[in-house]
Amino acid sequence: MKTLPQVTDDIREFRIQGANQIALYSLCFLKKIALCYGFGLRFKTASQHLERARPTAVVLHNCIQIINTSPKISTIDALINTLRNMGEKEAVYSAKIIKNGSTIITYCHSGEAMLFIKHAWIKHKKRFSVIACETEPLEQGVRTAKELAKLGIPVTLIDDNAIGFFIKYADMAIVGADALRKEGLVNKIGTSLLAQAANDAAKPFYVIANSLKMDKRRKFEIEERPANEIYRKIMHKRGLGGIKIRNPAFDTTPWKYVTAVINERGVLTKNQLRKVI
Ligand code: RUB
Repeated sequence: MKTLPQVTDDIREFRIQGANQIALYSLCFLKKIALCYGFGLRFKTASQHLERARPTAVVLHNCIQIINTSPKISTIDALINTLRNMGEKEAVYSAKIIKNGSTIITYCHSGEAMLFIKHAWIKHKKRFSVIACETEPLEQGVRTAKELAKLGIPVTLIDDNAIGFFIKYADMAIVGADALRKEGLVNKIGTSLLAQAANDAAKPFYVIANSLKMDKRRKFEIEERPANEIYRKIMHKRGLGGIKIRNPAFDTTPWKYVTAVINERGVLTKNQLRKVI
């Protein structure tokens, strides 16, 4: 069994990535802790450490809240099961959203958005193409492009700076979410720029995000990651002394730019969603 520092390290160092996978991985570890030691101090400490590893995503936080109100192995099992199955339920709606011949622009690597797009291709036999944004500084968009290309989906990988150029070729944007908050959609840094570009070009902007991503936390933090993730890719490193490098991992897209959120219950307009939050 891995230790708590090993598990948090896997999460911090991106061996596990995306809000749902982070929550699933953490829940599987917490289940082992609970089986060995129960739901006491050890469990509480582990939950706190895991939550702090990537503090912006809300899924794990919501799961821990649910476990705290009903501290049982069956509660953890039910959450794991729910997280594993929600994507399939959402993906059903891809037939309605994704049209034959369309071009989708997507950002970063979201398990939920990927399942939605893949489902349209495999199950509904829709034929479309995808523009994947590289997603600096860690290039999760490359993973998205590779996964889709493996299925035979025509994919174009673009630099994030090229969104303004390519948005006219897209029919819609589809992204995932780390948190759905009153003030907007929280997702990978740069999502808000894609949303603005889509809005300016009158293209619909869809978010695929299960209901465990609704965020009612008062204390909310945008994770700021180490500067060396940006520094490592600067070609001319001389003369950078005295310059501060900042690396926020997420941003917030105002709801006015979002067309709809698709969760396991269906397609929600932003007004319906706002009411729930
Ligand atoms: C990933 C990211 C994803 C959301 C949703 O950020 O922003 O869009 O987490 O992912 P990071 P999922 O790479 O920093 O984890 O749909 O898999 O929950």
